[in-house]
Amino acid sequence: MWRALDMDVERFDKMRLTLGEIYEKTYLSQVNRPDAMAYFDNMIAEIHGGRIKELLAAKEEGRPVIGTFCVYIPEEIVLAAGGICVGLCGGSQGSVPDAEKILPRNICPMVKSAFGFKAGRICPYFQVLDFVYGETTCDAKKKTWEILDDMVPTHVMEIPQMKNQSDRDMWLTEVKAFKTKVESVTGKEVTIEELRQATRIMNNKRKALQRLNRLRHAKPTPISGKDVLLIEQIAFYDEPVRFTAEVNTLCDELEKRIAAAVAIPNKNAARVMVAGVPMALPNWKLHHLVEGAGAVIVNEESCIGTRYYKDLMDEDAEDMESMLKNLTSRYMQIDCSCFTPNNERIDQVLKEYQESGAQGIIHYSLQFCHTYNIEEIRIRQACEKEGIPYMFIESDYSPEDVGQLQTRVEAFLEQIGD
Ligand code: BJ8
Repeated sequence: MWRALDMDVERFDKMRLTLGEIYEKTYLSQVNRPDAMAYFDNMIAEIHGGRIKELLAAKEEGRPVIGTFCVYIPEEIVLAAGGICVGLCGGSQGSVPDAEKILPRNICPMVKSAFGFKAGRICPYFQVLDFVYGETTCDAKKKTWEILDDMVPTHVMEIPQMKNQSDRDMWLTEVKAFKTKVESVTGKEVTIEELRQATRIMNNKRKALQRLNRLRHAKPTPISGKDVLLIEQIAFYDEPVRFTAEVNTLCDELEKRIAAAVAIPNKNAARVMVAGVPMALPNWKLHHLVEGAGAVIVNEESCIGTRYYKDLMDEDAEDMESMLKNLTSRYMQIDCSCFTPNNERIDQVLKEYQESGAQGIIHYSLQFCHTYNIEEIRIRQACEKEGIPYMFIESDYSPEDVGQLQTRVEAFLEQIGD
């Protein structure tokens, strides 16, 4: 299958083995995990096998398979067209050298990692797609799309940088253009009933993730931060109805664990909230460090985290125009640092801190991500004002800074521990 997808199979095999080893060390070594995590472990085992076969089957049926890099791309429209949306953000150092043969070195590692997967032909998801849909959120991404387009058809959605009425009008136009492009694969228009049904599916998925996040806020928490992060990552490539059912099964188990006072890793563990840039699969670096030091992460204010699922969409509009307006409004609530001003995010971080029962916040940014690195100043000021213990980490995917980060994380945990 991989040769038929024109992959560099020798290199891909090595990467798969490495991923398996890292997963075993990072995930399977945890003790007292919920039984329902078996499904998500299997999703990782099948990440390059079973799920790819499902994508190929969808393509054979003429259903669109679309790659995305941002939570501003409206998945509901892809689902309504019978298609599949897969998140392509890269969280691996392994593909960065492939990107650096072409792109500048001093840009965001997430962009380099994703681009490198395509340039090196080492990601089957990139090889299966009909096309990718980029967006104009940050400079690194929007200029990379021009180069990526030489390798895979790349369309770009213009995302405004402010939230005035004129920006909302423009964004609605972009949503309509996106719908037209998705429909071009199937050759038929999405109906209002199809869009309503897709909205229900996505709302249910987001409700399940909200439920999971509420349950992990219990004191003591019944699940590790690493496990929740994994589920938030898998949310971007699993089939949504199946995924929702599995998350709810896990939540049922967590309710029982809470009733039985199961504590992960123990009832005195320091509780940390992470805020900032998304941690794309397999970026588990910070969670592994924090939880390896005996603490637990109880919230991710991130696009691979609450920004993806905190907002639901109104399902009840009567006509397509109103439905698309509701969809636009739902997506405009996402508070990415690419927007200015972005006061909602400061409020949201403080709200999630209170709800999660955390004892401190680590703001996590990737190197060269200007918008999060600068917005960090306002988050820090807000934390200082509220008396919230706070630490800022800027990192990349290489293991080089692990020792230094470990020392800083341990000092922070000592500061917030009882
Ligand atoms: S809505 S956070 S998914 S843009 S970390 S590539 S911003 S330089 S990922 Fe993002 Fe959409 Fe915003 Fe969310 Fe650029 Fe920053 Fe890199 Fe980033």
